Amino acid sequence: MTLQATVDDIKSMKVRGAGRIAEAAAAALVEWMDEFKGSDVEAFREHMKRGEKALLGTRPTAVSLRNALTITMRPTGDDIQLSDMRAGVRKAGTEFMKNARVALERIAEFGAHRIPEGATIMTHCNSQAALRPIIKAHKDGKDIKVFATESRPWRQGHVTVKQLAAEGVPVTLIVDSAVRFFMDEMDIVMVGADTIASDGSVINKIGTSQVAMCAREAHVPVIVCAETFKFSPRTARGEVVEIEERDVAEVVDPKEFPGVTIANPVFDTTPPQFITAIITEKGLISPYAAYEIIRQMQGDIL
Ligand code: RI2
Repeated sequence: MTLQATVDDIKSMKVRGAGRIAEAAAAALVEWMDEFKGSDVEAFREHMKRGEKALLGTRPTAVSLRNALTITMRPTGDDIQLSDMRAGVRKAGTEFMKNARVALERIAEFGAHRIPEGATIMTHCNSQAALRPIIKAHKDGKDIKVFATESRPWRQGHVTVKQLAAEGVPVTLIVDSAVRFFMDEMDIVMVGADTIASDGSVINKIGTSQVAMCAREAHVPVIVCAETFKFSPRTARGEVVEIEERDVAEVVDPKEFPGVTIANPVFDTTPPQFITAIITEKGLISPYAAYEIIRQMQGDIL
């Protein structure tokens, strides 16, 4: 697969989900490296930077993408021979992808422990990190059921309900505006994350903050499931996470609404006070411990 094909697939959301775009970007960068046939180190670095820039430009919000690229690119900054640089990039990219898969397995295990027997769970959008614990809890024999939001405009909720139904998990599809109507029946909310800021704020699919506010009102715990590569070191330096605005044609055909402004922000920010806990592959943490995760990452991700 060419770099351009991966860029197109991420932009068009053929490849989507913060974890999957990170893995796809790491794989694409390693393949892009193999296209460089020269022997000059500086030319190699320039080639790699071009690839990194193209992938970074695909989707602005999920820090998983940037973190995957930073980790994979790191050997290109070392004072070593080109052959070692190449081997280092390949190793870093491959290890990132392997670690991402292991992280999901650990999150599934930790998250499943957190789901009580007989629980009714609400989820929003389509997050593998949030769904794996639910599927694991079901496979462990817990009698659970799920309410999944449609998640307009892309309707990733359709993917969620099909995935859960295929695993035999009892699941109900609801429209986004039905969240408060059903919240009283919930025992737990489980969602994923695209980015977690150093103050514990969670940036996830648009509507997540409304789900979390309704949960708070109904005294339902909100659990965010996310690999540590979704934590953003840059936010610790004061950077604000950019919220992606996508084509308004994803919402409606603008030609049918002359004179109307249409907006399509695709993520929102849930402040830490609305989040009960974050489950990572390192364990369950308070959102207020996000800075500590980032501090530990600084050796990996600058
Ligand atoms: P996993 C998705 O973004 C959703 O917001 C989801 O909650 C998040 O990524 C994490 O997904 P989009 O690509 O990595 O659908 O847990 O815009 O699968």
